[in-house]
Amino acid sequence: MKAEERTFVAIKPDGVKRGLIGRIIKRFEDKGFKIVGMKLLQVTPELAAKHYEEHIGKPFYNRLMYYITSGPIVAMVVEGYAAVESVRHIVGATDPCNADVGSIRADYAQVMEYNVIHASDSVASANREIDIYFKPEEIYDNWQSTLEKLVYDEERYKG
Ligand code: 3AN
Repeated sequence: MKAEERTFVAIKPDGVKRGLIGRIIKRFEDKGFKIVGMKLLQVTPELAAKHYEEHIGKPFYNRLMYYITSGPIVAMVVEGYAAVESVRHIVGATDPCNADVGSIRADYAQVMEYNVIHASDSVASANREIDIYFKPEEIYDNWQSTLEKLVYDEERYKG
């Protein structure tokens, strides 16, 4: 059974420079997801290498390093029902040409190397990436969203 999850989302430097921060965050808020961590930061080469360690040695690795360090990103921890899968769906496929109509990448990106946003692809990746970008004390989940009981009532769902 799916459950409440946390996922890591980053608006990449092209998204920040294009002024898409508000429009992207709005999609997650509109869905009823709860943003429990958020900051603007400059990714260092060390941080980038940690995040993208699975891509070391791939032909696009150097371009990926250049891209992700080319300006600040907005890093977020997003919480909600099946958040990993659901956020990936809202974000769209890695290649914007194949991203579902209405997804962020279909709406705002043309090519894989400037695809505006990152979202974790599994619960294990989410935990790993949240740990890379956030200290535990930078995550604030001790508040209740007004939508929480309407979009996802854990007690009722269990019953
Ligand atoms: P996603 O961001 O959809 O999880 P990943 O983790 O496979 O995709 O790739 C991380 C980033 O690396 C992508 N967002 C994209 O910027 C870049 N990338 C991945 N695959 C390619 C590729 N074949 N050619 C160029 N860039 C790529």
